[in-house]
Amino acid sequence: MNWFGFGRKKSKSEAPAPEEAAPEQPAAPAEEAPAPAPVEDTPEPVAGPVQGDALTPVPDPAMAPPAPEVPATPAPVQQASASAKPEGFFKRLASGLSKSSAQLSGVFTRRKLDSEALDELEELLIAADLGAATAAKVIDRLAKDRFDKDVTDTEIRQALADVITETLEPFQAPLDISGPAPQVLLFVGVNGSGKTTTLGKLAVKMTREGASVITAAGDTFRAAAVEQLEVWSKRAGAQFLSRPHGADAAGLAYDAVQEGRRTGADAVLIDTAGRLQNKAELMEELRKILRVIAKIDEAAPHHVVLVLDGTVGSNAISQAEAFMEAAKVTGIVMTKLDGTAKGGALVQVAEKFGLPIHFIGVGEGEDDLQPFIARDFARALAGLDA
Ligand SMILES: Nc1nc2c(ncn2[C@@H]2O[C@H](COP(=O)(O)OP(=O)(O)OP(=O)(O)O)[C@@H](O)[C@H]2O)c(=O)[nH]1
Ligand SMILES: [Mg+2]
Repeated sequence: MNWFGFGRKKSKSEAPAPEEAAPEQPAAPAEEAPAPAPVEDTPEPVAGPVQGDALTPVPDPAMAPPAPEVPATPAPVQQASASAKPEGFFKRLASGLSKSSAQLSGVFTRRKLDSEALDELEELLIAADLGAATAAKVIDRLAKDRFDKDVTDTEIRQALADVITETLEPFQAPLDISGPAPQVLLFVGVNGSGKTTTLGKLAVKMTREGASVITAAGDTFRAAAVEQLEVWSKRAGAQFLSRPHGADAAGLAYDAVQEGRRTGADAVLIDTAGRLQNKAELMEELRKILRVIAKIDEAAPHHVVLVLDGTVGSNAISQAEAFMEAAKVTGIVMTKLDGTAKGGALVQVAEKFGLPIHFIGVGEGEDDLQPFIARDFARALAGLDA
């Protein structure tokens, strides 16, 4: 099994008739930086050819995210099996989640599981951002089997891991981009959550599997963001598209999808600027991107990937709510689970919104994106060995 379903039979979309997908002429003048793009359904006029390609020199190598060197030839297709996990992957995940799991340490070693102990445990689980529903499930399970008996730390952790595994398993879902090409993926999330890095890591994986990929630097107001994506695109061997500073992100997204159709690309990965979920105007800009892309292909974007920072705790819930509403999120990647994450919020987000979880980020390098495996995540969160 490969990661994305490349190699399976798929039909390329027909190139559109020129008038069919042509954007209407814009009615409004270009906005000034750094104001958000005005909300209108037409992208700005193309100011010239879309800039850049995978061979464009990188202006400032200091902007490059740290990662291993690019191999001259693509590496073999990466498998999504447990055996493909790099050494130490679980350790990194487990130590990243230790902030949550450490809270359980020692509290229950050979202690009687009476109502007071259950209340204490429930509070701990809620403090670890697991949410009241999951905490209650763990408590019920333990109370059923162990009430008024001595209980060990390991038994508690085991019950916790079991409940989290059962809760998250239905949401463990590969990113399926085997549909008609080009598959259009939009990456959204708050500032610094890991959108560009995740997009870059995915581009690398896709091109390794033989896919032709276009990346689009939708964060047009920040030169560093454009350069960062350019570095990743170069590393992946993906075609890189950008626009002049401050250009309309929706216009670039439109051009990127058109370019994908023209070249017969397998995937078009569109980066967006980070935005706080409570900034209405910026969220509206995302809606515009979606509308403009849908003018070319009403099924696009096929995936709207919400990138959540694993260290933010329960704020992830309001992020998910706002981005689902504005950008019709279709799946989640949670990043930074190698750091000092509070990954418990993922349980709440998945349960509350029923969103598939595709990947987790466990570092900054190109191989530090792993398919989400509920059991691994649950055991790491509970502080148990793989
Ligand atoms: N440790 C760790 N760092 C990560 C991970 N994913 C991303 N980062 C780092 O987090 C920082 C922010 O990542 P970006 O990809 O730039 O985040 P972004 O969402 O694109 O940020 P904006 O475009 O500013 O909104 C960078 O330093 C990344 O290298 C991860 O899984 N683990
Ligand atoms: Mg970015």
